[in-house]
Amino acid sequence: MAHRRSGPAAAAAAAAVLLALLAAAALPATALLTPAQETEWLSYQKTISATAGAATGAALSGAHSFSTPLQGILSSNVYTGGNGRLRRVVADLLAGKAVKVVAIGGVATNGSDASSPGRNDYFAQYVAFLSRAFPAATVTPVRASAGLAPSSVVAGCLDRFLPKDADLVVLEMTASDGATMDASIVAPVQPRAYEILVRKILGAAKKPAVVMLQTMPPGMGNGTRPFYLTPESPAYAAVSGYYNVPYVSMRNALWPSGQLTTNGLLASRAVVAADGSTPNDAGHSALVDSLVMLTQRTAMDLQLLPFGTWDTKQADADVPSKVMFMGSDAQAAALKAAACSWVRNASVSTTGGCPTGVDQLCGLDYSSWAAVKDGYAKSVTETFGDNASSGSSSKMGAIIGGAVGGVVGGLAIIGGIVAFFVVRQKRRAAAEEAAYSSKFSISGLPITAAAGGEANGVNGHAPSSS
Ligand SMILES: *[C@@H]1O[C@H](CO)[C@@H](O)[C@H](O)[C@H]1NC(C)=O
Ligand SMILES: *[C@@H]1O[C@H](CO)[C@@H](O)[C@H](O)[C@H]1NC(C)=O
Ligand SMILES: *[C@@H]1O[C@H](CO)[C@@H](O)[C@H](O)[C@H]1NC(C)=O
Ligand SMILES: CC(=O)N[C@H]1CO[C@H](CO)[C@@H](O)[C@@H]1O
Repeated sequence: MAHRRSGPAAAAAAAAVLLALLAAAALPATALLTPAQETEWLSYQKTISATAGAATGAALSGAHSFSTPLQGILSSNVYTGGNGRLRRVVADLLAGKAVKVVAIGGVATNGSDASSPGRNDYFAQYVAFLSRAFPAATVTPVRASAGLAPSSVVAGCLDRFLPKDADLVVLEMTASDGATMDASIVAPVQPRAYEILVRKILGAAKKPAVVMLQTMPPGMGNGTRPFYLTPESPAYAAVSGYYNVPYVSMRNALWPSGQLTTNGLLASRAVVAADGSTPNDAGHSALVDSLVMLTQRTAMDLQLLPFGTWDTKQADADVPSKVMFMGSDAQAAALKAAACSWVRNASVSTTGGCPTGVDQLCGLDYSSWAAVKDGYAKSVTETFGDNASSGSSSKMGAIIGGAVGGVVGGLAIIGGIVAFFVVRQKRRAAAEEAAYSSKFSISGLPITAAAGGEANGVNGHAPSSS
């Protein structure tokens, strides 16, 4: 009796239609999924809807259209830990409170190479999801892209990026740091700066939740850099574990579903092929899919185990006094060392001169390598009094901290005194890879990208070889 359905079957059919409508109302998918893969996501959403209880389930399941295969997104949620601070934020969202969400990162956080920045980059989509899934809450997004600047600089100038009242910070630094990462697991230089950055954010006034959003360093997505050659692991993963900070991975989201080259490297359609790093629309979708799943899982988890003292004890605890990656070094010294290493290894300085302190780097323009090098040369000159008549000081400090805003138009208010950078990504990554490739290779595994010459031709913005 095809035309006479039983009650439950009819209800299920109606629910399926409703889900489809809700999904259609969300942003259009990038049509990367096969019908079978779409069915997997629909089934996932139905399960959420059924399990999470009426209001929560419906909101969560219809609030986002996933575009990356389920198997990849399952892999992307690498570490959750105790999750106390994110559970607090999601509990607040469910309770209809106000939540300030801040994205601090590099070019992915700028929305570069999304086809419609401000609408379909990962941060815009994540904010849209939060607004749909938690309609009673007030979500205030702040986008703080630091351009090419590494963690040492962001940590050294953090008040320019982090509003004091942040509740949730999405931290996206691996692509920027990965250009000059050192291969040492035992005494790493850049990860020290990253750890200090994480400590500072965790120690901020409202004890914000941090989510590490790890994107791919130059070359990883175009078959030139191996899976493991990224600060994401082991160094930043250790930070995640030590501080109980959840971590999601674009690399892991794309690894199993991307095409492997004959050498077992990843060639993915989700990043700009010319640099193997910058997310395009599919890449931004993979990033937001990973964040959405983490958020949904946290909401589901709160249904199973409500927010309680086990959370507050963890979330309100002080940042551990022992710093993992450093001995007794002062933080300023560690940041300076990391910044110095970055300056040298990315060939920011033609003379190899290191900054006297990270604050010297705070005022630079990080929107292109040419701007960084130019600003750095002038900054160092001024500091040492060499040729001080160059008269560049009026330019200093004009970029970081100078602009307010973001591009999440129409979704919610953008607030804060936070810099917003625009960075031309392709030349960035090619330049970084050239700097990186020319410096080192690991255990007989050369990084295959051309060093120097070819990259120097990219818009003339590559760092000079030192
Ligand atoms: C892959 O990425 C690297 C690093 O950004 C770049 O130098 C290289 O040219 C890219 N390879 C291709 C085939 O585009
Ligand atoms: C100052 O600038 C001049 C001309 O550009 C250069 O020859 C000289 O070496 C510079 N002095 C120092 C101390 O860098
Ligand atoms: C950074 O984002 C802004 C805002 O969407 C965009 O206008 C700019 O082109 C982006 N930067 C680059 C150079 O890709
Ligand atoms: C990979 C690499 O080239 N690392 C170098 C970065 O710069 C420091 C100096 O600040 C060197 O000691 C590293 O060998």
